[in-house]
Amino acid sequence: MSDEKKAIENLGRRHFLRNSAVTGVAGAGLAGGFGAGALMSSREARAAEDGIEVAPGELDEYYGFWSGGHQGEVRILGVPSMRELMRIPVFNIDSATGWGITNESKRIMGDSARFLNGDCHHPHVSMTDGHYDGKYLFINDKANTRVARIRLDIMKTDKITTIPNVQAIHGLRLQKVPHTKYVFANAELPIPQVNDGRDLESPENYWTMFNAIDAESMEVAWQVIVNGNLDNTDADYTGRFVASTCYNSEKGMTLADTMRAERDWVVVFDVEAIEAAVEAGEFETLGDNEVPVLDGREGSKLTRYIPVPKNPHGLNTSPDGKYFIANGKLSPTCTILAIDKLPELFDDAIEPRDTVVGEPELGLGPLHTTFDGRGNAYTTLFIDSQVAKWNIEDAIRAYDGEEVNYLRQKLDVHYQPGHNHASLTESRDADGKWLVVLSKFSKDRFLPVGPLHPENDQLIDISGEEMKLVHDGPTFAEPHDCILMRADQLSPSRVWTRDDPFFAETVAMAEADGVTLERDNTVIRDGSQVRVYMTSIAPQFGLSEFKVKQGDEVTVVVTNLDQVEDLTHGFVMVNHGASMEIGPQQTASVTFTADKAGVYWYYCSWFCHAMHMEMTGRMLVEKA
Ligand code: K7E
Ligand code: CUA
Ligand code: CA
Repeated sequence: MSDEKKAIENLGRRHFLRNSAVTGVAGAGLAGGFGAGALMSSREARAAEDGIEVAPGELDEYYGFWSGGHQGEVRILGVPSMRELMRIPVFNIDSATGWGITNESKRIMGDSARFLNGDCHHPHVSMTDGHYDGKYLFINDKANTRVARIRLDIMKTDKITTIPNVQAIHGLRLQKVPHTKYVFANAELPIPQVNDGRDLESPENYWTMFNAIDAESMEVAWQVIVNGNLDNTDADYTGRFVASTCYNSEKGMTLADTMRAERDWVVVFDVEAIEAAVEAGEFETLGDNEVPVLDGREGSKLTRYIPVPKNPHGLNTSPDGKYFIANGKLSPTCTILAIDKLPELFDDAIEPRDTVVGEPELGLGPLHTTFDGRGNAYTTLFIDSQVAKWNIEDAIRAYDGEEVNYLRQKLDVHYQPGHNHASLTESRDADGKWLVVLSKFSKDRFLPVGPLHPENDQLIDISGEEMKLVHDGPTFAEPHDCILMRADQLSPSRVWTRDDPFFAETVAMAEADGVTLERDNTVIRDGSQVRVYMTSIAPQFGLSEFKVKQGDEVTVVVTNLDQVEDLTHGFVMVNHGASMEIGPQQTASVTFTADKAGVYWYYCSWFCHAMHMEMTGRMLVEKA
């Protein structure tokens, strides 16, 4: 070991602040005068030793899908390198790809395209028999009450559904077994039913609902009215039960009121009973939509309410399918619910608390729990800024009165962690290799960048007996949750196929105009609507100019004929707010008004060729 490395080791791993502080420590003269070259080699050695180095020519072992929080997108990271590989715009507007600007994306956004913001929390990958099947990823929008689906073959959002009758979709999980037929989504905040202004001031008449969305059609299948509110949720491995936390059993309208009770609850939904009730017509509809709304309030055969301490937050199913675990938040405990006792509970053979088989005390502010597939759970402690590793069966034995220490380790993280997520933890394939901890605060971890700080996503090696922090990664506002799947569980397309439904409506429009997209470069006038069809082959657009009249509504449709992987063109119409991505073999379109006479250049925005700068053309706008 070099002297310099020894000096680093001597400072102690935990307090050394890893890579980001190497410069700071050297600058402070603690290790004394080693040059930049030496620092590099030390850093590389450390990365290799930690097993997180992914050298040029190598690929990451895991895909990570990160929620982009109130930035509204989904991000793809490689794990363990923690490098951001791609961004998928969902509820946000994206200048580069033209998401929210192109006609194809506006069709997918539908009525909600008028919203420019979103707030993503929970990305989840579709499953078949409890294994990730790599087909879709689903994500909630708390800000505007939506659920979106991303096609994992092309990594584009392909459906966005606004959930009626409720506000603020927060917890979201998928049916795991037999396959992801439903997306389960909690509406967090109770509202008047019906919410049309007739009764604003009677909170006792506010209700919220548990929602199931058909994963294929993305239509809302049914909604269940509950007592209290709904926070996080997860499904079991039988296909019958889903459980959600409620932190506002008080139905308080102020902070103080939501903390009054010592216990709130977990509400368990019986999906089979709900489907039977829908089948039997035991529902109403509300407002101007046809969604079946069922009554799941206390006393209903569709639900059971299990008291748990206090203002619980995360709800996580263990990968062996045995337990739902509710995270106490204002209680230092997690509550372990035995899923195999739930049939008896629904038969009224036992009391709700009889399903509790453990309630380990872990530390302050338990928010979320994840699993290594070896019987251990990892719970984030928001207030303690730690992750607690504990053994589930030992916690159950301790609850039975045995003298046993279920706590295995507590590791400091920086700081105030929300979710954590172990590799493949939400499937039967939890492999206990990596743990990502999404820390909400990053003070002193990175170069200062103004009053707004990044969040800090930390990577922890959990393959051995001890958790070992190996990486800090700054992220932008704000990943609540992420999901890791093995790289071999996914095989995205490298180029588009011409019959992709993503742009099928644009192809149909061209057909109606008698245009063959792969061949024609032409302008079709239809009153004051003008459709401009052109191809692109690096480094040329099929049209180097076209002419319209002032006031025309112009739709430009570009079809990228390049077949080469990675050869994406862009189309930007200068001073018209039009921008879009056109990948190899893709068709994309954008509509704008040519409201000023004159010459306007368009150009390719994706660097595609040595002559990329020359990939331009002119729109000639004649005076009205
Ligand atoms: Cu804990 Cu929205 Cu899952 Cu944030 S939620 S942390
Ligand atoms: Cu085409 Cu740059
Ligand atoms: Ca409460």
